[in-house]
Amino acid sequence: MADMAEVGQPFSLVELQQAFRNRGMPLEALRYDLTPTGLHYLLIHFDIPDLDERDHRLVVGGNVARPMELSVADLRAMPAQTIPVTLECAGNGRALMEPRAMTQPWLLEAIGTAEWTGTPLSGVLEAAGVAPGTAELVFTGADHGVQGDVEHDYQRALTVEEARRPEVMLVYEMNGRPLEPQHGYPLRLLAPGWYGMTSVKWLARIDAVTDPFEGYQQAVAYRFQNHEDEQGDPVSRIRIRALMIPPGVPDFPDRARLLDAGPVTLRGRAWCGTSSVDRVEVGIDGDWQPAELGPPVGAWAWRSWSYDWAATVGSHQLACRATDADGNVQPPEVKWNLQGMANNLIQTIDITVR
Ligand SMILES: Nc1nc2c(c(=O)[nH]1)N[C@H]1C(S)=C(S)[C@@H](COP(=O)(O)O)O[C@H]1N2
Ligand SMILES: [Mo]
Repeated sequence: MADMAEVGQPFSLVELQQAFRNRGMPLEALRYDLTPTGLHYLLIHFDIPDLDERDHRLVVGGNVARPMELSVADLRAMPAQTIPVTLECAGNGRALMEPRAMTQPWLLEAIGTAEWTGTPLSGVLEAAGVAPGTAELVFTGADHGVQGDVEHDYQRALTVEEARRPEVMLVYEMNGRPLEPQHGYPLRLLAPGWYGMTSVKWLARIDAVTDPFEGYQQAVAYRFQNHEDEQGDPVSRIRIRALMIPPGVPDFPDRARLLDAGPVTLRGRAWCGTSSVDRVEVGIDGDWQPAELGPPVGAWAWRSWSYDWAATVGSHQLACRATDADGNVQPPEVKWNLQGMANNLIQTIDITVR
């Protein structure tokens, strides 16, 4: 279970450097329906590119009838929609795997929910006229670097069917303001329900291609591998997960929790990108009881849950676990994979009640 004392040591300077660049959402921020932008998690593989909304262009090309170049103003003039979306990094929970992949060492905080404004991608695909024979759309970011000895632009692809879904958008605003540089200014793709890697930031190109895309971030990274010589299945949609706001007060620096005895309402959020959240249960020392569910913040966003607990003096282990509408439930043990992907194991919190 997610017990920090059991996490393998030592952590490396490479991981420390990543953890500072790509910080998570403090779990007390689960209290907000919409995560304040500065508290939303971040994941940036390379450097934030230097872009300006006034001269940035989105190039739409490849297997299309009408190749085009669109400014952000052109996209702002198209039909707009604003929807709350919960994003989670596919590597969330990675640092709780043993051994762990040497990359961004997420514990549980690679999450956030924002209200995103943009235009449905389907309108742009319609305007460009995606030609018959197109298998996928490839989305290219303006950022560039080296990963796994391969130099590349950050790129991901979606099938035409996925790309045409009404919730898939080209977004230029987050929480009612232009995108911040770290979140993809001036334009990003947003693929609600998918782990974050699909929502390409600093979007510069969309290309219609006739063969499945084989770029690094598609064919090598984001795979469920058990060993290096298998390609593994692709990582796609967000698995069911619930998290709890750690109750009481923390110790600095190890964050062990201390709580006064008596009634306390435990609170958190739950979300799922493959179906919907059906049930959340709270475990007190291994005894599971149903939590009360609040309404979802949106069709693609988390919902709150709460549970009234009469805290008794002593040491306790708190846990929460969600079940989705297809009956998938969070696992009590890590399901290890080489890249540390999609670890939705049950969160546990050790607490001392006085
Ligand atoms: N161009 C580009 N897009 C990107 C990334 C990136 O490094 N470059 N990181 C991806 C990953 S792995 C995640 S989890 C999300 C994070 O989005 P956020 O930083 O806005 O939370 O962006 C995705 N889009
Ligand atoms: Mo990610």
